[in-house]
Amino acid sequence: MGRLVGLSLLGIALALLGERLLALRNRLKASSAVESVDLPNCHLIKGIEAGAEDIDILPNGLAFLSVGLKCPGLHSFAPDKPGGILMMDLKDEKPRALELRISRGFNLASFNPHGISTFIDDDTVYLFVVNHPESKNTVEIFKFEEEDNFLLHLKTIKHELLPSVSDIIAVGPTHFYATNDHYFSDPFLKYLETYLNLHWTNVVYYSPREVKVVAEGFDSANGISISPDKKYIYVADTLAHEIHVLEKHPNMNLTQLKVLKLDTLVDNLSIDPSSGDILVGCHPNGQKLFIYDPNNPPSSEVLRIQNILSEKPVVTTVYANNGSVLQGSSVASVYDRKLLIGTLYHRALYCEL
Ligand SMILES: *[C@@H]1O[C@H](CO)[C@@H](O)[C@H](O)[C@H]1NC(C)=O
Ligand SMILES: *[C@@H]1O[C@H](CO)[C@@H](O)[C@H](O)[C@H]1NC(C)=O
Ligand SMILES: *[C@H]1O[C@H](CO)[C@@H](O)[C@H](O)[C@H]1NC(C)=O
Repeated sequence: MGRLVGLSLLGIALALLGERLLALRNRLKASSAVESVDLPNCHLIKGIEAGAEDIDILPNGLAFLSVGLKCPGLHSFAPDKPGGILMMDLKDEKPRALELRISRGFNLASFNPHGISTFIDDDTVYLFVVNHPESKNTVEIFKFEEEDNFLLHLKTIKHELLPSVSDIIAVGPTHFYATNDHYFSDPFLKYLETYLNLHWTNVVYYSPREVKVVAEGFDSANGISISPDKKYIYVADTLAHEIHVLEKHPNMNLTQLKVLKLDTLVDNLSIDPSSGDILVGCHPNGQKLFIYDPNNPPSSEVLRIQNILSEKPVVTTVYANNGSVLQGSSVASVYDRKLLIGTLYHRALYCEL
């Protein structure tokens, strides 16, 4: 009898794992192919060969790019090179990427930048960087000194509510929202959690006076951004193929307003400052992203979402490529009818719109 119970429990466990495996294939959209959508005058940016995971552009056309992200289980073309922050001046006819110097005392050897976000206060530009030194999780705040192409390190933030941060959006000189894994920073446990589809990722608000969970229950909350009027926070739930629109309240709490379902793995979000449209770096096939095969590389896709608050938001594909040019697009940002597309571990592409 005991044995029968044991066997049927085993059967149930196996069925559950099988069901989770099938579900994972759907969440990864393992069979999707892409049809090319091209843009005029695209070129790859010199000096970016191992990823430009996140991009943030200032109103004056200076773009920051986080490069060289390394994550357990994720391919890298330069596994031994520390990450860094590059800058491009998109007002230039032919912008070039140059690496920003960082103040002495900051540990550059273990710098592993992930999501970034800028905040302008009077004339001061703050750059927030999610950092994973030796698989740990911190948020670094820098002051950008333009005349010297220099980042002055101001502060390292660690907090028990921020054990595993993916992305941030700055809303003050030391205030931000972050997408975060509620429980685990250990890579194996994170993969297991993802596999079992536990919906344990959340959004945390951080300020020096108050830190709180403001939204939870996401499958894999990743990119985060803010509407131009600062009223709404947008969160990309990558494996759920969803973008959540959350209303921001005066006490910084968030409440869910709507969810837009898409048919691709949505990674990072940026806002077109001229229209308020959301640009999304997407992965049409997540399996190719995680199991890297140079002969069958991950593809790239950039979506534009117009009027997300309306009844029928318009979603268009701005750019798509099967990986022959650009592999694993994670972010796309617009400045003055130009599009800068970053990738998880491949190159970065600059196009006209
Ligand atoms: C909103 O935030 C306050 C603290 O700022 C907290 O006490 C409260 O529980 C939050 N409300 C909701 C609905 O999350
Ligand atoms: C990608 O598309 C190009 C043509 O646009 C084609 O030559 C190439 O074989 C395709 N690669 C894959 C992996 O499908
Ligand atoms: C996504 O992009 C936004 C805006 O460009 C940025 O603030 C954020 O840090 C990025 N996150 C990730 C995970 O790339």
